[in-house]
Formats: sequence, structure tokens, C-alpha cells
Amino acid sequence: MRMKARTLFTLALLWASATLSAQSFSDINPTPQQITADKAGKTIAWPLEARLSASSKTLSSLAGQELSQRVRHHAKARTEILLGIRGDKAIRRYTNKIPKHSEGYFLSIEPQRIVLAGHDEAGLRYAVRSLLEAEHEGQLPCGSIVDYPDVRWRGVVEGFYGTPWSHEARLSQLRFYGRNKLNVYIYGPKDDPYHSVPNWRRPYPEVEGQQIRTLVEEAKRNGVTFYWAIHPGQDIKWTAEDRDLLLHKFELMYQLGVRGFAVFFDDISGEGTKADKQAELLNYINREFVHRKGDVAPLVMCPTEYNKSWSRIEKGYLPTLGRELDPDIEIMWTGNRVVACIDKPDMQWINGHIKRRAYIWFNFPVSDFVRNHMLLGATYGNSLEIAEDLSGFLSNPMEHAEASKIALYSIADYIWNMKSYDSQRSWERSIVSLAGAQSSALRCLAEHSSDLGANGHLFRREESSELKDLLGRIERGSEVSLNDLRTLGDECLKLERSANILLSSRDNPALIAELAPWLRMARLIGRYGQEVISLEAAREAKPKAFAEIHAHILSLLEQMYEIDSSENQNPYQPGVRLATLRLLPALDATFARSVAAYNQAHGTQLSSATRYLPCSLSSDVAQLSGLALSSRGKQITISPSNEVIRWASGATLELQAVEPLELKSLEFDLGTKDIAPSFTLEVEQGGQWIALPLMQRAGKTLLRADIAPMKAGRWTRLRLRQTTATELQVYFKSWRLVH
Ligand code: 14T
Repeated sequence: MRMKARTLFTLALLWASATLSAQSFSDINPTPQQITADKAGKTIAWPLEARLSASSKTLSSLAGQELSQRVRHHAKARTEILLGIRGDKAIRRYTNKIPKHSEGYFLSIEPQRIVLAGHDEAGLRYAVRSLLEAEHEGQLPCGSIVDYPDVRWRGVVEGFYGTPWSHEARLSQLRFYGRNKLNVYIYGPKDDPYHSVPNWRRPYPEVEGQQIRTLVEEAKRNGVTFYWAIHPGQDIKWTAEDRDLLLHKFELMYQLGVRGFAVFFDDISGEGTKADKQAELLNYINREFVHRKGDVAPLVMCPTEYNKSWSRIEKGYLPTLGRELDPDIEIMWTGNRVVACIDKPDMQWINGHIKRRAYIWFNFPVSDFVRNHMLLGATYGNSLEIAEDLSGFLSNPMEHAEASKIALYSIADYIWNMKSYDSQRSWERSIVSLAGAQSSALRCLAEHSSDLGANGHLFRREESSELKDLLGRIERGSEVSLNDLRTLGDECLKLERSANILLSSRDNPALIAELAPWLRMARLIGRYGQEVISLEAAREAKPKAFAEIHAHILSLLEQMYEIDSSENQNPYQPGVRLATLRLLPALDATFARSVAAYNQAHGTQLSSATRYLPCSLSSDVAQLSGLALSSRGKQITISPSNEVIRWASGATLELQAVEPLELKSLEFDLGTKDIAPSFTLEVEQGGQWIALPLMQRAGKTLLRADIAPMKAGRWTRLRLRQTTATELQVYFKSWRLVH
């Protein structure tokens, strides 16, 4: 009995010290496959004086140079560092410890000897990276690591619409990829005219060309393959002339140093979408360019049907690519939808059709369809069982490069080691790694800035999850105690403080510049929340103070409106949104209830209007039902969708007014000519539906309502119905109603 207790005690001690030192390896991102921490928790001081032992080839490699810069070489030093790749003399004794995986490595840290042994050059670089990342406050933990990636190609595709990243932002990204063991960056911003229409055939101007050369060099220094993508499908002709122009452009990019090429056929219509023509062109490029050069990475293509919801297998597009494209050409895929998490059945489905493992284009944290949101939340939802099913996994990020690093850090973690991926832990670490001393402030902002709000892709994220129950109860108005309100108040104070702290921090100016509009909004939300709680407390205790707090709240709401209508004014989703999923609804509900109770008790008519929407949207067309409504003054707009809308016969889009509204004008654009006869527009007035004719000019896509049949007066419901006998495919480019 006694023996047993003592053994248990010793085991517990051993375990405690093992986890202690394992924790110091926890700074390494991505999470290594296998860590054996020193049982006694030994550490050694770093940086250190050491005897470096490696071939001259290894010493002059990227890994060798990076390490030599960090250690003082001394022939009589106590610690030796052995460095090499499989087969090298310096590390021969450790050969059987090196995992047989490309990019794999073995790293061992002991007081007398540090071993860095790569399966190949990339592996050795990663061994060095892990060693440098393991350092914690001047100490290196002792122990060993066996490590390799689950997936061959890991990285980022700059593939969003909107302002492309700046040159500086890209340089910073490439270094970040190096640190986090990402190995691909695809350059393909939709709004670069030399990537897509109209200039894909033309060479870059001198300055842009030189910048690309610089990026390629930086990528190389960081072990990242720089891919340059072309997006020719909108106006390509399937002629020898266009084929040669495309190859010539690739040749020019090759001369700038580019050694990875991609061709994107996404988001196009017409002639460019033909699978057999695409395959013919790609195979030609593959054989006549990629193979001939010999030093170019595998060709990557993005198909036109790049997600399951858009695929019409019966029409043969994907099967044709699967059959005809050379097997060494990678095919991109976004999953079951344009914006989706990847699941196992989806992978099996697509891999079967394309006869190879898909190369995932993960549309997160891209925000080009919800530009008023900043996506700072955890990366979760991708299957942890698909390592074997994919050949690559790339994230399409936000146009906010620094802020995207929260998600990119976790994507690097996930894709390297799926079995160990813990989205919450990874998110916490990403914030510490990005914000250092300010991480608790950034964490607080990120906690309330992660959902996308209503959107056409129906992709949503958790938000304010730590206070989820509380905020839900408050919003519903059930069982709210004083303590609950105090918790809410504390969180709002923390949000205000965090926003202010970040706004005046100087550590990462690029990050703060991106976040600034959201930070200015966040501090108002924080203040608003605190005042809402003061208001509730004052309702019975200090009715005199109530009016003053109420006036302050109205002023705060006005300032919020001011930011939302003056900052981030892009034409798609202008404005600044955060905390919209749970925090603001809870605060608004509390405010409304306090004011109502006060008005009742005092016979007053104080207002409790907050972010008031004069009507709501509903639709049995799935792609429309998620679209966001917004209201500015007398104007109601619906945010556009980029998707092809499949509008079933008889299906409607309906607006319901909260209170009867006037109708001064209505214009909308379904991106389709001669479509007016296929729809009817009706308004409800006093229980009667009245048809309003739709007008459309020849050759134009804009539709306008003729409001003449509407009798003087207001409407409560307004609906647009598709009246042909079959499903129609249209777009939803704009909607503007003035009341
Ligand atoms: F190529 C793709 F895999 C892809 O996702 N293409 C675009 C991408 O550039 C964009 O950033 C992303 C998110 O908005 O989605 C694709 O863009 C779309 C999506 C649509 F549903 C463009 C048109 C659409 F109809």
C-alpha cells in the first residue's frame, strides 16, 4: 500500500516535470508530431556558444546560415551542434531517428549536444525553426522531437477580391509562412489587372515586376514556393495566339524568378469554361513549359466548377478534367460550397471525379463578401481525418494581411498535424504570437469579432462564445440576475479598455491600422454596454440620473452610426460591424427593456431605438435568404451576392416592413437582360396585393419598378416572384429601395 502510494507520487512528479518542459515546446507552431520532453525538465541557456559540426554544403544552406547567425561558434565550447540531412556524416548516427517523410526531421536537445537531422533540406530548415521557436525566455528545453507534415503543400492563396496586399504586407507574410512551416504562396489577387482581365497578356510595368522579383527572393529565403497565378478565362480565345501569349507571360514571370505557376478558371462564364479546352491548354503548359524548365513546381489549376454545389457532373466538366489533365497537375477545390469547411465524404466525392487528390482552396478567413466584418475567430470545422485525401491546403485570407495571421497560424497548425489540432488552443497561441504584450487586449477584441453576419454563402462562425449562455438569457429576457449584469458590465469595460490599449499600441502598426475602424467601434460598444447597465441600475434607484445616462447612450449610438457610415466605405458592404451575433443583441434588448419599464413608470416617451432596420427579408430561394439588409436614411439596400442564383419557378423574395413604409423608388439588378417578363413585383396595401410593372431597357440589366399603380399610402409587404415555369439562373447584383 505504502509502496504503491510512493510510486504514484514519483510518477506524478515525473509527469509534472515532463509536462512542464513539454509546455516550453508548446511555442512551436505547427504542433510537432512527436515530442519527448526531458523527464527532469532540464533546460539550457540560449543563445549559446557551440561547436558546429556540419558539411560545408549544409553550413551554406538556408538552414545552416540561419543557425550560424544565432550561435557563437567556438572550437572549445561545451556543447556541440550536429547538423545535416539524411546521409550526411555529421548526423549519420541518428539516421534511424529521422522520419521517412519528405520535409521531416529529428531534433534532439541535450546539454552537451544538439542534433538537427533533416530528411531533406526542407526538413533540416524545419528542425532549425523548431529549435529557434522552442527558446523561451533565454532557455531551451531539453528533449527531442520527431516531426513531419501531414500534407505536402501548405499555405496561402492571395485570391480575394478587393485591395490587393501591399508589397510590405506580402514580405511580412512570407516571413510568417517560413516561421510557421507553410511552403506555398500563390499570388492571385482578383483585382490585379495583370493577373486577370484586361492585362493578363501584358508584361508587368517595371516597378511591379521588380517587386515580384523581390517577393520571389524573400519566399525562397523562407522556404516558400512562390506561385504566380493567371486568370485568363474571362476573355481567352482557344487559339494558338492566346496560348502563346499566355506562355510568353509565364516566361516573363520565370525571368523574374518565379518557379511556380497556376491557372485560375474560377468565376467566369462563356467560352472560357470549356473543360476540354482548359485541359488541352494546361497539358500544353505542363509539357512545353513546366517539364522543359525542369526547376518549376507542379502546375496548379482552379477549375470553373470549384465546389460541389456548382458541379453538374452530368454535363461532364469535372470528369473531363479528371480524365484529361496530366496526373501531375493539381486541381483546386473549395468543398461542398464556395465557402465551406472540408469534410471527409466531400473529399472522397471530388477525388473520385478528378482522379487525384484535391488541392484545397479554403475560403477562410476571406471576407470579400462581408467586408464590414473582421474575422478574428478560431479556425474550426475542417475534418481531422482527411490528411490522406488531399495534396494541398491553402487558405484564401482577408485583404487585411496582418489580421489574417490569426487564422493562418491555425491553418498552418491544422494542416501540419491534424490529429493534434485543437482549434481553441491554436487560436489562443496565435493571438499570443501575433500580439505579444497586447495579447489579452487582442483576445478580447477577437472574442467579439468572428462571425460574418448574414451572407449569401450562409457561412457563419461562433462569436462571444464565453458568455454565450448569459448573453442568450439576457437577449430573451429570462432569469437575469444582478450578478449576470455585473459580468456583462465587466466584459464591456474590458472591451473598451482593450480597444483603447490596442489603438495606442505601437508594436505592430500595420495590424493596428487594419483594425482601427473596428477598434473605434469596439470602444463605443464597450462604453455603450456599461452605460446600458448603469441605466438599468438607475431605473429604480436614481430616476434623476436615468435621463442623463439615457442621453449619453443616444449619443454613443449616434457615434456608432457615424463610424459605420464614414469608415470602411467600400461599395459592397460598407461600414464597420462587430459583436453582432450575441453581445450587441443582448445590450440592445437590455436597453429597450429598461427604457420601456421607465417610460411605463414615469409616463415618459424616451426612445430605445438602436440599429433599427425598417423591414426584414425572407426568401425561399436559399441563396437569397442569407443576404444582409441594410438601411441608411431613407434607403434600404440588400447586399449583393456573387453567386449564380438558382431561382425556382414561383419562388419569392419578400420584404416585410416593421411599420408601414412609403415607396418612392425601387431599382434592382439581376445581372440578366430581358428578364422583366419573368418576374412580378407586388406590394401589399391594406390586405390587398397590387402589381407594380417592372421596366427594363433593351440591352440593360437594371430593373425599375413603376410605382404608379400604388395608391397613395404605405406598404407593409413587398414581394418579387419568379413566374416562369422553370428554374432561372440569374445574379443578384444590387437592390435599392427608397421610402
Ligand atoms: F477560385 C475559387 F476557388 C474561389 O473561391 N474564387 C472566388 C474567390 O476569389 C473569392 O475570394 C471567394 C470568396 O468570395 O469566392 C470566389 O468568389 C466568388 C464566389 C462566388 F460565389 C465569385 C463569384 C461567385 F459567384
